[in-house]
Amino acid sequence: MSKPKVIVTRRWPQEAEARLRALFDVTLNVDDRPLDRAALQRAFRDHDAVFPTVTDRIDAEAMSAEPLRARLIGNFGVGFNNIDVAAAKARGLVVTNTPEVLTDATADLAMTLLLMTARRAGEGERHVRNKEWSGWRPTHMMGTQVTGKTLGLIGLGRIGRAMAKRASHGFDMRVIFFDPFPPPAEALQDLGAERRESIESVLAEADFVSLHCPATPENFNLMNAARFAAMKDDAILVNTARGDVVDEAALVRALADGRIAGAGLDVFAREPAVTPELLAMENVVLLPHLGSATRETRTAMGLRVIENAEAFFAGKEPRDRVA
Ligand code: 8YV
Repeated sequence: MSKPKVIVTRRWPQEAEARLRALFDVTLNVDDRPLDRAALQRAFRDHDAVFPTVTDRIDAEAMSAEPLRARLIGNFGVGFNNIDVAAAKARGLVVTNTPEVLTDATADLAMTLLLMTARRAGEGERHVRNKEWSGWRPTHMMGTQVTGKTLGLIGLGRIGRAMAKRASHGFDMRVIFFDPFPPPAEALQDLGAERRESIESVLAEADFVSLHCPATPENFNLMNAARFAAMKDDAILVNTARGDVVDEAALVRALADGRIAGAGLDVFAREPAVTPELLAMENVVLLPHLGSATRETRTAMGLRVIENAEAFFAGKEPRDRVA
């Protein structure tokens, strides 16, 4: 039997690409240039499976080839808001994602942003590199304490729980959360996480607010002007979820008017574009969507896409099927 023909839209870590070569007739992207619309359409026309990433917009048009060869979309990422799932289903495509393997790396990065923003680490680093540091003094670049403060989580799925664990076990933080589908009570006890009935009650109490919800249409601009007004004025927002969960213009206004104290952002509404005002703000830490960016995790993500594809082509149900 001939090997399934698959295509990856971007470069993957070496070990994952080696496994792709061993198992499939694979089209790699050696130049690592994003595919344009026509190339994406050809990918679906000429391959049994397409393995995209968050930057590939997989909509009805991308899947419009006639006849369509592709039967599987193996998304390299846990979030799959880049894929029009209804359109994929309508074309008979199965969709998988890569949960679990990136939980710790993403929670680590959310904590990195929380710490960096609270302790003015980005600003401090720029200060030293720019040779502006004139010496130690008791009032220099004072940030805000993290240990013992209250962390508010919006979303307590896998990544939210991993963040709760770091905060409560590592930093003695009190953890409160809102999630319309909360985990079982036993899970909460171990995390020391307390449930709140609304986003607003989390925002009213939290010193740090970290977003861990998916980018569903319901969550579009979930953090808007009214929600920023509901936060404490010395609170800090952390976003490692998706950019369109935050109304970026409202965030800029909230920061400029001092309605909140700072923000640590790994994701943006129009990546790779960043709202220019944010670039000029010292109380904002900006990272280029690095949540899962460790060698170990990116390799594991690739292997997880492959595991799902192997199951699919063997006629089994892929473990991470989302549609
Ligand atoms: C990826 C992510 O870098 O998995 C996700 O949802 O945001 C990141 O891990 C990205 O999605 C690549 O497709």
